[in-house]
Amino acid sequence: MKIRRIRVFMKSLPVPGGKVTVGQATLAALDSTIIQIISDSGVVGWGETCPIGPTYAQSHALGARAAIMEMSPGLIGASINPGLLHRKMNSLLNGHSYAKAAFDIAAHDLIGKHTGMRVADLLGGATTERVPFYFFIGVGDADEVVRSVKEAQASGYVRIQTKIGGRPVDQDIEVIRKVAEVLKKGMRWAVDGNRNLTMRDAILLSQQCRDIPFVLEQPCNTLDEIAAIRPALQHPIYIDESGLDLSTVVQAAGNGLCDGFGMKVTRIGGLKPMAAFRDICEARSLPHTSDDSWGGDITGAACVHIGSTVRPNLFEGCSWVNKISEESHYDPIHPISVTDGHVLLPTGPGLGLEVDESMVGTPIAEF
Ligand code: 0XW
Ligand code: MG
Repeated sequence: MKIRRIRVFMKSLPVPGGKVTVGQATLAALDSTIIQIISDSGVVGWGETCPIGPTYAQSHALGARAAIMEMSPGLIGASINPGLLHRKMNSLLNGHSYAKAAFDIAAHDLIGKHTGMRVADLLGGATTERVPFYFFIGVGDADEVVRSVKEAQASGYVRIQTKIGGRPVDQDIEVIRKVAEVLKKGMRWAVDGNRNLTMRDAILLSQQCRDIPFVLEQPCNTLDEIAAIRPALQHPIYIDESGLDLSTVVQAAGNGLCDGFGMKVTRIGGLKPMAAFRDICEARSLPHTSDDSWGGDITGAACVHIGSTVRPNLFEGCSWVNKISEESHYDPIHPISVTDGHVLLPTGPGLGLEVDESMVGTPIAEF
């Protein structure tokens, strides 16, 4: 099967609750890029990529669209087989994995629709039909964060992630201490610095909170900084933003730089590299998430399908938004939604979505 047509859409996704602070940015709405590919036999697949602003990672919405526009003319006539498609994309553009991911996701959706198989089955097989979604809480003052933690616990979430960084470390330590007071037994917890702590502050925070069990996620900007402070830390370390590609994952896993990963489907280039990442982690017994930076139903479905295939005792859950908004639903009949802290794995072929085009707007480009 070959790609006959590509259509590109744009969709603004407002942040439920008005705004969220992650890393250096406070964001009110995210700019998502959605693509539709149509095969020579008329089968349709959908993909999406939605960076969370321009500073969270080495990605931004305009960059995603520029890369998609750059590759699209050369992808007409290309194979939809994900392995061949990735090689073709790499021959057209160096890097920009987060844009290539939109095509990768669309190709998996299309192959699933064509064969009648779910994406989870194409990726190795689901181990659960109820995929845990973890609740992330932006940088805030102690009362705000504690309120959200209580809300998450009352709503059935099994894992939370609280954001820190970008302010005096004492404030972060105060928030952590107050959260620890209300955290229920068994609730898993990641404290995510989103690259924003100095090495000094990461060490101070970890040492001053040594009595509190949490995972410290991406405290500092680079792998080198994390490697340098690791011996002084009192908490397991997960790498998120620095896990740029399979090469950095192999480096971090092979050198014992981390105890697990937060991983984004689009950052690593889509579902094919994400499945390889999952297998590397399983080989080294490293827990990990199946996330994305932001997005609507397509991104959510992609995270949930690959997430469902992760060995359960290594799976830290999915997350791609703080709360799912009305605007993020592109399938009015089977929207991706969270109930009791879990998302039901879609049952239909491909991603299991029937995207209603009126919900993603008119195409901004067609090839
Ligand atoms: C919690 N996430 C998966 C969603 C936000 O984009 C941030 C991210 C993370 O862990 O950094
Ligand atoms: Mg993270």
